[in-house]
Amino acid sequence: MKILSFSALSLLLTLPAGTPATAAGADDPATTAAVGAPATAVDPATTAAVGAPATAVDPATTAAVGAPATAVDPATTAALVARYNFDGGATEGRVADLSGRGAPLTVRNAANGQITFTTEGTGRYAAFPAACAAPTTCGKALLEAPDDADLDPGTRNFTWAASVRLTAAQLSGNANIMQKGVAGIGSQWKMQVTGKSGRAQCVVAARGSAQTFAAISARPVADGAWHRVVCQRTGTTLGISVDGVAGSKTTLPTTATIDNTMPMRVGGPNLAGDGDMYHGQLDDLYAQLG
Ligand SMILES: [Ca+2]
Repeated sequence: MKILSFSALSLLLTLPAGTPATAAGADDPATTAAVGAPATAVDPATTAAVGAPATAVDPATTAAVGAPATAVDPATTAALVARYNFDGGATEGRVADLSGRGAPLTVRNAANGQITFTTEGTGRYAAFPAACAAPTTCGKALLEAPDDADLDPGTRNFTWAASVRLTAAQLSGNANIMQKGVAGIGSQWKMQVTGKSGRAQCVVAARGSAQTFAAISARPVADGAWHRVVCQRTGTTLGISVDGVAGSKTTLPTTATIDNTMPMRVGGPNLAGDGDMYHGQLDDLYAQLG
């Protein structure tokens, strides 16, 4: 299994300050959705690919930031606490963690929404249900890992990243890519694509505070191409990069704490509402603590 290096990212995040925080969409805890049905069947012949080195088609390998590296930066004590590349698909509705410290992602759905694990080259990515005109009855799906202390960074440095591919037509309002927690009640880290601009946004909501902090990408990402999005809270700075290009950054209080009892969710905030679902494709998610 490869280790991700962030020495380049820390340099990128020293670029000039950008826009101030903006309000993130309110998210409600999941409530009524049923536990998801098993996802796409896994070809037993391909399950050995889990944990295998990325290939040339792996979008993570084309980005300067967040790309898998072959060596650990000795200057950092940061540890991967969750990583998913979907190359093994899902087994009984579960996607294996590759970090060795995280839990599997479980497929959850409503109205028979399906996540498909689509082959591209020698790997696979996750494709989420399409938007539709009747969101309260449409099939919806997300991936979920249970509450985990490793995913509650508190005030420590924390990085979360994903490769995303979507078109502007796949945006129906904001699209939540990955998050733990909700704004307003508790605390949160989140990556989303904003509905209005199609840009990627990294959001932190601090515990015990109504304050929300956000960094936004320099350019839209909803253009039908793969993009590598990296969010990083380093001390009092929250920053974002896309394909190695820094976006805005914002300043957090040193006391801004992210610690909650919510699961980590990928592809949407919950299944109960009709908003903020992601309708594109994802690959190479990870979270790093420290
Ligand atoms: Ca993959």
